[in-house]
Amino acid sequence: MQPSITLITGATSGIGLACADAFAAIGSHLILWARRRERLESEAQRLTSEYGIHVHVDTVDVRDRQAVEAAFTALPAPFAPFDVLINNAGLSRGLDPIQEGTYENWDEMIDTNIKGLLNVTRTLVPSMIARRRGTIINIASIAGRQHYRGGNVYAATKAAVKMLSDSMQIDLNGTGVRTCNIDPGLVETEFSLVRFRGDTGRATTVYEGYTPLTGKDVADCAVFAATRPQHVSIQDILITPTDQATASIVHKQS
Ligand code: NDP
Ligand code: 8X3
Repeated sequence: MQPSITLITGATSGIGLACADAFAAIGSHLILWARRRERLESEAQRLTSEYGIHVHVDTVDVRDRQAVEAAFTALPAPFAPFDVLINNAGLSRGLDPIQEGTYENWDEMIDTNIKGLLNVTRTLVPSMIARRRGTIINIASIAGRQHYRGGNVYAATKAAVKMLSDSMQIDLNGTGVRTCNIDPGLVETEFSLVRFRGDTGRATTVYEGYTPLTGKDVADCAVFAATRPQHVSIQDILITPTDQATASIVHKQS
């Protein structure tokens, strides 16, 4: 099944942007949402000229329920019947033990990773159900299955995403809409730069001494799930670098 229109949240970098390329490469038109307008516009231009597809962008903070609803309402008619939704927007802030964590960091992770995903899903999925087809891809994390020191609230938000994916399996059963939960391990993106608030030295260290996943590796999984025949549902994917055994065991060359 070839997706004709794919909507991606958090499409300005990393896994979201790699999904934009991967879906464009199979001829899907794109709806790209994120907060950074300039990046959205320049990537849209690049994707259009590179793949000859149509791209619609909107500045959407997934934490803002009204903004999500307004962006949905504002979809130009040709983009309205999207058939893939990639709930990718998310972030981590800090790596502090729970007794030293800050409410600001916790609120941002919970509001983005859990409530943001819910805002988008609640707003968009009824229209997919009405069309009786489509694939929802939720980007959770290995951190939602196995915790690691300092992962606490971030890991909890990703465990919540996994539980919401499992809930969608049940709630959407019989609607024709399928859900795929993807749990990536370490992927080299802007993730650690955001987690450590621009500390490039600390962010770079996360990916040293082994070959991490790329956004494309994860995007390939999303494309695989979305392009199965309608009777096939890929419910759950765990993907890690070969050198990563668990969330906290990574074989690094010194
Ligand atoms: P990046 O930081 O590279 O990308 C995150 C994307 O999310 C950006 O496009 C950012 O865009 C967007 N975003 C963040 N907050 C919001 C918001 N409030 N509203 C809308 N968009 C938002 O990181 P990744 O690509 O690595 O992260 C993508 C997803 O993958 C996240 O959910 C992350 O938790 C998950 N993940 C990442 C792993 C990794 O090792 N990198 C492993 C497992 C899961 P903008 O700032 O323009 O809004
Ligand atoms: C991102 C991967 O291990 O840094 O979800 O939490 S990890």
